[in-house]
Amino acid sequence: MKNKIALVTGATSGIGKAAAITLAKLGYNIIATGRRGNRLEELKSELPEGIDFLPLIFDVRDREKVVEILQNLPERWKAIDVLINNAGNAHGIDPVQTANLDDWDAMMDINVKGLLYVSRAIIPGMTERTSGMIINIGSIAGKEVYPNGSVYCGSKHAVDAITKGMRMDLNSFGIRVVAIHPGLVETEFSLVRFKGDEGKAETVYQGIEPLVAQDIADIVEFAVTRPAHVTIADVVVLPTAQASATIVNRNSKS
Ligand code: NDP
Ligand code: 8X3
Repeated sequence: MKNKIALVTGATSGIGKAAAITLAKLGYNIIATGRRGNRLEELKSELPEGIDFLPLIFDVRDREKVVEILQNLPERWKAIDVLINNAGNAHGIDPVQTANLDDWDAMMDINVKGLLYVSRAIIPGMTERTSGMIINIGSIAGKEVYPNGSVYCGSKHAVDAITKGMRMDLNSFGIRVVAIHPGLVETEFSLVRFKGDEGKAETVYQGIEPLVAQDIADIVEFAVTRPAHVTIADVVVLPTAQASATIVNRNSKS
């Protein structure tokens, strides 16, 4: 039997990279996307032997490029079994009255519209084949709101709503739609949020044992290995030190 195919957006670091490697270990051939081509090459070298790999370099904000690349996949890569909509980040952490408009554009354009562009290109193949799984990476910020995070939280609330809507629209096609909503995961996320300031990024995980990308990839593995009649619809996963978006026990690291 030929290998199944998974497409993971934002596979150049963090959760996406861990998910791509985990799926490859399960025997999936991998389509991995991101803007940093060198990172995609690195990822290739970390995949098990015998796994086919297709790196695609594009910015999910670029609607024309997304459509052009994903609608013209090589024939043997077209039948995507699992789509992981993971590409995304927070940009800045500021109150609405002073926040930067470019940061707002980035978050809405990447986290929401990018997810939609990719999904719209891949879903018709799934509906035609009446099979497939879509895993959207949301956030605790899509379930709750915290100060200075209104637009990131808004973008992730949108992911939550879009996921529910996808599940409804795709219900009659037997397509499984999954959302995973993590709390604090130590990746490059905070470095991006704080625009490369390593000191500030470190404070996010101070005094706690945060989740790591593999914790999320383990949930991806669980979701894709369930029998066809089971959809893991909605998972919120937090580090034990975190009780909510705003309540974090900073004295919990032994
Ligand atoms: P990372 O910064 O480590 O990874 C982000 C990934 O998204 C990278 O591969 C990056 O690739 C890709 N990406 C970002 N912007 C674009 C773009 N414009 N076009 C294409 N790809 C893009 O962060 P995480 O792994 O933590 O984040 C992954 C997802 O998990 C995000 O959706 C994030 O919101 C979510 N999340 C993260 C949490 C955390 O605490 N870390 C908690 C909850 C949710 P490249 O830069 O090469 O383009
Ligand atoms: C990332 C988690 O709490 O930094 O989505 O918004 S948080």
